[in-house]
Amino acid sequence: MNDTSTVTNFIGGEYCEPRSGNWLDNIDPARGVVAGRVANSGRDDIEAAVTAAESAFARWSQLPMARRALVLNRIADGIESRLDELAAAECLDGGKPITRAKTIEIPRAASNFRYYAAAATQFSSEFHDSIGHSAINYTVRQPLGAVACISPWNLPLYLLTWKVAPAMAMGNCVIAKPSELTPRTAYLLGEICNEAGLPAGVLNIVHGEGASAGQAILEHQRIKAVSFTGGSETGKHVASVVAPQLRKFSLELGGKNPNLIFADCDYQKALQTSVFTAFANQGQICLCGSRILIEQSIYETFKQDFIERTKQLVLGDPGLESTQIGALVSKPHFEKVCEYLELARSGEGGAKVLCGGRPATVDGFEQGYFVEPTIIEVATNQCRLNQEEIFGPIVTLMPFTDEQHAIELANDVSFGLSATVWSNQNDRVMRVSRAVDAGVVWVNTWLMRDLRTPFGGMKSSGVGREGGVDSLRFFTEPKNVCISY
Ligand code: TXE
Repeated sequence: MNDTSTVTNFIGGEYCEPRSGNWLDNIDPARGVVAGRVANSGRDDIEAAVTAAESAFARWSQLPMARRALVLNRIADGIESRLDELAAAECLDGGKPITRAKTIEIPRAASNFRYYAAAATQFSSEFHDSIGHSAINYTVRQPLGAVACISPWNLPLYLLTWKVAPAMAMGNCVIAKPSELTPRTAYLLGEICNEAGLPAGVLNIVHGEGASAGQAILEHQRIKAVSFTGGSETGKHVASVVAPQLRKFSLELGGKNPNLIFADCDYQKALQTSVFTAFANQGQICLCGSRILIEQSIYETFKQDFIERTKQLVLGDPGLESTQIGALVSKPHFEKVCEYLELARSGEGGAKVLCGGRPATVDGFEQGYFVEPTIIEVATNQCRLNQEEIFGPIVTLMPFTDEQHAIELANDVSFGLSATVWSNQNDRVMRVSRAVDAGVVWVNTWLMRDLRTPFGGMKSSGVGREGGVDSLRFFTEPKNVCISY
């Protein structure tokens, strides 16, 4: 494995130490020890990245689409050929199970490049025939220039490439800022891009904290657009800085997603998938179904079966292939999640802990940030446990009486990212999926992703959509040309 113990910036095709001279400790969350250091960039670093992006823009944006697509496909090849190394880096940085990194997250990063290489070459824009006015209108979509992609720690390379790939495919040059908590795979991506023949300056990766590197990006006047994924509070801050400057932004934020189990569902499938929906990546996915709402008639049975299945999950060393639950990403996040456990134990909202409920200890990893998969029964939806995004291996259970009640509970939160509906009745599925406040609804499945579909949330879960043509449109400026004849 290449040495990732010192993570430097990647600007203009070269690795470089931060001009700020500042570094952060990079902590291994499974062991709770310092495992390396990462650049903590400041304004001068962002300025250098923007300058490199601007210098590369004229050439990159004028390359034939097929040539750009070829480079993107080569980057995908590079990711695939370094699967083990990237998965190990992701596992070390985030404490996530190696099997998850190897079979889901790193392959998806390669798919992001492949998908957008193809999508950009198949993209078309609008044409309007102004019949009766002897005019035609066609819309040109031009790249923006230097754009920023700010991504979080929960699915590091997966979410970074989900933004970077469409931005580059459409001819933009990128300033990418990965989370300071999980920088290693982005660091390796620079080398992969060079090997793939990506011209210098098309992708610049600048590391550091939100308050320094992130803030400098938001305030940089020559960055034309900001694509952000992270917490809702940070998202509001991003909007408050970028919107008054009238620059483009898109926000993919948190969720408190309902998982609705109707009595007429395929019970075994709903049960089995719900365990995954609740605890995948230690519950640190914005799409996790953290509020399980169950029809009264099957509530007790489902509750018992769900507890039993959850107890079978294997928590432990993230580096072992058999591990299903690893560590949380950081000490502050672990402490935040532990506060919710205390809230549950104190009986907030009539809470009763049915399973787990405490930090977990793992032999050989005594200082690690592990939490038991936890199931809490709550008596009301109006409690912090059911209203706030915990982002850990914690789910709540609550019964509902009928379809209307289920919809009311589902929508009774400030978030609106995703919802899952389990039912075999077509009419019900159609009614409920239309009625729930969510940008993404899964019926009888979870996290099945077709990269062509719009992805994002309503309410506090975000502004705008990613995926498919939405990303291609976001990273371009539409210009209508009207020709009279
Ligand atoms: O994310 P932040 P945090 C939720 C989850 C979690 C909470 C906070 O509930 O507990 O958010 O997590 C950068 N200007 N999600 O604090 O801060 C930061 O460096 C510019 C949901 O770790 O939102 C990182 O690169 N950038 C979520 C990115 O924003 C700033 C995934 C996300 O970090 C910045 C992660 C600033 N002022 C957390 N401050 C999801 N939707 O998937 C921070 N950043």
